[in-house]
Amino acid sequence: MNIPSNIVTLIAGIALTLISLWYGQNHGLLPIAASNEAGQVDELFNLMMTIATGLFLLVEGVIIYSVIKFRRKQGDTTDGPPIEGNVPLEIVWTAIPTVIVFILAIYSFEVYNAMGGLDPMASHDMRPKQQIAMNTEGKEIALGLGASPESEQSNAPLMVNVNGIQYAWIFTYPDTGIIAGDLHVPIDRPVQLNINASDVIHAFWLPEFRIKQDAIPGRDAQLTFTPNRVGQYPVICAELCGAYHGGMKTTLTVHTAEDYEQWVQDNTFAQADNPQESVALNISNSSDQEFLAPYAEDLGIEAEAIAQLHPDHHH
Ligand SMILES: [Cu+2]
Repeated sequence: MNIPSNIVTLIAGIALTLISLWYGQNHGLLPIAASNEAGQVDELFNLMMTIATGLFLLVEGVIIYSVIKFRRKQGDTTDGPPIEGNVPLEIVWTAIPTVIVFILAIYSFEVYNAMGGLDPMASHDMRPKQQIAMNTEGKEIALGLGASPESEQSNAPLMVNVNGIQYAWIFTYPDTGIIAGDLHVPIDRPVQLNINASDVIHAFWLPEFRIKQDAIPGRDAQLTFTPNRVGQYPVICAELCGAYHGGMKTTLTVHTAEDYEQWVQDNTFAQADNPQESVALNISNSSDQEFLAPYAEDLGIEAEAIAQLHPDHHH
């Protein structure tokens, strides 16, 4: 065998690139994507995975090659050649990661901005184009201004207030007055969550929607997203918030528009008819203890333990 080494290097480089590109799209590490925003996050993640795979194969390949190729021959007691640095090599392996970091920084900032990270109230560029109301000059019209009643109905974000407490999420719907321990939204309508916490720092995480937001006492935070897949998805607290942090879970149900209307009606009547026994409780006139009682069983907490938690945080 007498193959020129630069050809071998070229073939190895092509193979490494192809494997990286394939694995970047087929790693299977992400859960189902259920929001319009998820695609952009996944593309960013896939690019990072492609780069990481290439670097992993390059570094590990060179190590394995060197271990075999430069292994000490039996009986060889001489020293290796005294090599002191290699300036061109140093420049190359500093410049390449610098370029990679800059590309990822700019790209991830673009995604963050497109998802409304800089201005959650203005994050309607994720909606399908035909839903965006335009005036005659082709400029987007502010929500609710000049929009026809139908388009206002379908475009206006569904507002939900999210309150994190040890150890539950409480969802309040300002439009309908519904208060619930799990989140229900209709498909294909933007949702705006107004997130805060009443005791310690929590983090509101929707893995299938690729969004996460700290919930901090005394500070309101917004998250907007548009669900595009009917189903039930986990809602997780992603900030260690106390002994029962691991139990601070609930679900987000994405309904069809009709099913969502039904849910709204069912819960509106349930709360009016039977406020104490319905799942969606009205907390405005119940204590923490009363409010948390239905969840205590799910969390495996004694009712007495809940009673001892910050007895006056609604005052
Ligand atoms: Cu928490």
